[in-house]
Amino acid sequence: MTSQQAGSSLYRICSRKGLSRILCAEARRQSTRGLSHATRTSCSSSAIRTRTLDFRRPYLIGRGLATRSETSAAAQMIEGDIYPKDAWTNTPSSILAKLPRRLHQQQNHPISILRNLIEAHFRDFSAISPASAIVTTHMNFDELGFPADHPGRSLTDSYYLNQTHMLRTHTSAHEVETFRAGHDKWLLSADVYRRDEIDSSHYPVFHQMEGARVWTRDQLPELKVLNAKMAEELAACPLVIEDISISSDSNPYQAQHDPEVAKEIAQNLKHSLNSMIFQLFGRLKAKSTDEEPLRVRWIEAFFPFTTPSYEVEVFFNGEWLEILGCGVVQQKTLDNAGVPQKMGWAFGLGLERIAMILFSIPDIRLFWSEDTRFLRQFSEGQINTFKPYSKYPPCYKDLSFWLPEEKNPKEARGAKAAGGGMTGVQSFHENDFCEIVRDVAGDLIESVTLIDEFTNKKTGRNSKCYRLNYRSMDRSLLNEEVNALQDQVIQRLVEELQIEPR
Ligand code: FA5
Ligand code: MG
Repeated sequence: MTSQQAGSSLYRICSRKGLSRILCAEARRQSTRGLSHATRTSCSSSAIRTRTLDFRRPYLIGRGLATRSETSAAAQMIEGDIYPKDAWTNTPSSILAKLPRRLHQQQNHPISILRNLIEAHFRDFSAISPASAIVTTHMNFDELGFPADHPGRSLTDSYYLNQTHMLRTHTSAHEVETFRAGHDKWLLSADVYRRDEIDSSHYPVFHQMEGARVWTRDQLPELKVLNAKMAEELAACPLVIEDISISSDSNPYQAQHDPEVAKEIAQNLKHSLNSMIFQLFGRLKAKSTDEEPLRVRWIEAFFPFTTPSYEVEVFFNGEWLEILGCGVVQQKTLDNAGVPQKMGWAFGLGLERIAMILFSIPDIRLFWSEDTRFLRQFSEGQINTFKPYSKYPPCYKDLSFWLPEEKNPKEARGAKAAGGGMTGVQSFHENDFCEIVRDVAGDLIESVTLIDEFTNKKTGRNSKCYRLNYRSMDRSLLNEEVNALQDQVIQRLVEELQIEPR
């Protein structure tokens, strides 16, 4: 995985603000197929410290009264609540089926093992697990200060149940609620959902852990002493930390913060995370023959709800891998949460990204495997190297097609609803393409790669060619079976994205 691939981010500057044309067809399909009733699991495999919070504020119609049979073309029942469908509804049933899995709470699963290791490191932090992945768009975006035209809000990037409710795209969606509940030192782990490309490091569902620590102003003088102690401890570790600066004109402290205090908070954030990284990766490094010390790099970043903000990368197996984003919490987030007297930091890390390195898991789909040959390899408290049980042969199919003609933006339904500022509607978006492929092939699709594109000079029409690589984690695929999947993919692409196979 290159650091560029690892940098897929909800916050990337994205010129592809295409409007999903999949949504209407998707709404039609869901209504005819019906949705499986996902049962809510709120168990906690680990600590007594773990709390399950239900932060949802669902848009309810007769909550608790509806039964599965009441799910209609106009509404869907998910986890016992009814969500009316509208032009924003774009979450396929294959994604909704992941809601009850909660890998971060499945005992002896690498994601849960890693969560427990990090929780053990941050010993005195409360461990929290929200009861549901369904949040309001207000929680996911608005109260964190995302602008109305932020690409992360787009239908091509996020899964919506309707205009007001969605599957959270990051654990930061729970920041305000958690601060409001009075927590000062906390870790919150959860499944998050993003429409994305298809390859060995991207999956539409992954797991994040949010961490935060805040202090009241009168506690802040203690911080300097704490930081000095942490710096001393870290200095004794074989760890090379590359860090450009703590703040700059492009990554400023907040106007209402005393820069001296903000600097200590940022320093505490860095010490806390550097020591966690050393704890996780250091012992792995010690096992390897590589003599070099572990290298960690801090990079300036931008998040609407922190400043200064950073991303952290770890150098592992010859590559820089982005593992988390973090920063000093925007004061208005704490004000919104009703705790204006507090200041502090927050981070959000990708559990799969770290687990793939620590356990040597080569493909992100493996985390979803229910094959005992995978699951039996792991046990709580241990980081052991995954031993591939078998590598089954891939089977690839190329698909060349003409893109649909560009639409007049006015014709594209929902363009305005999709978040102000969405102009220049494109009729094709790769995430829509990948969504259909995943919906048809499930975990049998390993990667989707654009291998060719051109514009016909005479007609001005655009053509693309994608390679769809099919491979099962657990068995050999038959060519006929792959052909049948490919045919279904093509049929859906023609119907829903109006492509023309060449
Ligand atoms: C966020 O999600 C921010 N909420 C993080 C944050 C929290 C910033 C608190 C400031 C304060 P980002 O989109 O970069 O940022 O994702 C955070 C981490 O999630 C990444 O560093 C990466 O480790 C992981 N991640 C992101 N996208 C994927 C993906 N498609 N698959 C697997 N892991 C991913
Ligand atoms: Mg990022």
